Amino acid sequence: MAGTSAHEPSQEAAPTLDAVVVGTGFAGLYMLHRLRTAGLSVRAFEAGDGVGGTWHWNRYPGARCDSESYYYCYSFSSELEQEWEWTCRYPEQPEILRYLNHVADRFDLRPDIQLDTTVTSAHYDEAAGRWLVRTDDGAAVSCTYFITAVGCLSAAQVPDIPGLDGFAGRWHHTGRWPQDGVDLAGKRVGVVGTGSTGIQAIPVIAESAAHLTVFQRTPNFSVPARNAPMSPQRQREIKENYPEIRRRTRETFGGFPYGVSDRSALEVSEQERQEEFEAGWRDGGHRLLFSGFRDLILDKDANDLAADFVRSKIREIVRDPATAEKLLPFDHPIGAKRPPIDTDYYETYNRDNVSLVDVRSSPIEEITPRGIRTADGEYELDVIVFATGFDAMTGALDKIDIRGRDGLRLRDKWAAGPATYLGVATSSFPNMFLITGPGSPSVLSNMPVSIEQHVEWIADCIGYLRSHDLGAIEATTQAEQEWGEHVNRVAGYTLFPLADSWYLGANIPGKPRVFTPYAGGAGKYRKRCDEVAAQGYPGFTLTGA
Ligand code: NA7
Repeated sequence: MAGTSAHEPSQEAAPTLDAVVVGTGFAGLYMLHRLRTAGLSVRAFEAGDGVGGTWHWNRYPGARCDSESYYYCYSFSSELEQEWEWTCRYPEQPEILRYLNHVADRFDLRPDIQLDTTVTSAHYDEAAGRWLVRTDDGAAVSCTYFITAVGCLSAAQVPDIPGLDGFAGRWHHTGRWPQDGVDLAGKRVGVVGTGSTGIQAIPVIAESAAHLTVFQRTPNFSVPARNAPMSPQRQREIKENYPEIRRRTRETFGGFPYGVSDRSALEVSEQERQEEFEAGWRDGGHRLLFSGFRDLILDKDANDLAADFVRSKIREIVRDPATAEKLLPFDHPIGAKRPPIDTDYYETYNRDNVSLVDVRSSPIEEITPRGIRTADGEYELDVIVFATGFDAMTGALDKIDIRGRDGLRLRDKWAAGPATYLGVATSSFPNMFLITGPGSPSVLSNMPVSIEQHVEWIADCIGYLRSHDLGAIEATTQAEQEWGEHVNRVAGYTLFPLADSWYLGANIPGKPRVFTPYAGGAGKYRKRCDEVAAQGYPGFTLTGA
């Protein structure tokens, strides 16, 4: 029932706003800023007790961005980019959180942000042409535009392992890490999960724990990040070159300032290939996978060469051959899962206080009061760290009871997998916009670049509606279907679907297996969105005031 109970505010009684934004990470903060600058009344609701989204919640040891600081940031204000000083090649979580707090203050966003407030439902009232948005404090607001900035990786996933409630120690999910930290010094710590998060956290936890046991289900490929302090000279060069850097980030496939080589890994000599791989390994970060050769994520033979290279590095670094063998990825192409980058990940397994347990061959059976029991025996632990990932792309949206025309629930509409037009809108949900939604480049790109693109497109679209005296915009089912087919087709040209990853929802039991991000490239996608706007929004139905 989409109706309103006697205790809940009705559409008529609720305060009215032009727009509601859900979330205050990179996306929500900028959306709020843009709409407010355009003269709209807006409120942003934030479940956390501070702004920052991902960077508010993910405070686990070693949390750091995998994109470089000078392009993992906003470009919309040249004053902001000139005044902010990044300290490292890859910013760590506290620094990004400080940056986002600075943005909230600098643009005076806080008066329109309501913290500690979870949006519980958003129902479209067709007669009124408005959304009624309810929050967990029992209040409601009525708005014309409902915009989700909830993040692609914000619904933390703790595996359903029997016995967790009875564990006598402490346990934490990395994506819900306590703000006052967790004292791991001298403790027996278990980390479950070796995705990007586990791979960042494991070397740092190993430094303070008495003993660290890593529970690995699937070995992962990782490449050194080569983090380093940002020198004043580098800082100056970047600031002088920002217009060009930004131009490139808007045009490239991944929203990064560097291009991709036009060479195939299969067309060069063995020596040239090894030199390029070595250079990628030495420079660190995503160069090895995404810029040295054009086809590592498109051609399995090319990919196998890079995978073999990284496997040879693992064998070289890890001294115990049995441990090295367990760490060798075997079941997916390199880069087909979100590629981690690390600081001393493989080296950490050479420490005396670190052991690796393969829970694929001997699965976790239960959590006992004393630790984790696998098929091989019990591991006694004081702290369990779940680096087990997220219900990605749709998980945070699913937590909100969103209903469009005729009371259609978004959750029901998407039961077989999300359907969107351009990843920004979905049919039957007029005036609802998704920032970096399923079907947009989002997680396959440098997020702030994609976020800015979406926010600007949405703000321009709302400006268009207002200046043309239009009441609503809604994606057509045909455009949505065609876009879905296109997203699928493009994914099929890549190796991404060959891995059981969260890109496909494979990490969530029962979730339909659908490749959700758009793999056609952020630059191309931007062009397509711009064309749609320039042509008066084909693929959308626009209705009068
Ligand atoms: P990921 O990439 O989803 O990794 C989660 C890890 O947890 C992965 O190694 C999983 O193994 C493992 N996992 C999940 N459930 C279990 C159970 N029940 N038992 C054992 N192991 C388990 O999440 P991350 O947080 O690392 O990364 C997510 C993104 O966040 C990241 O890419 C950044 O963009 C930020 P599996 O591979 O499924 O066998």
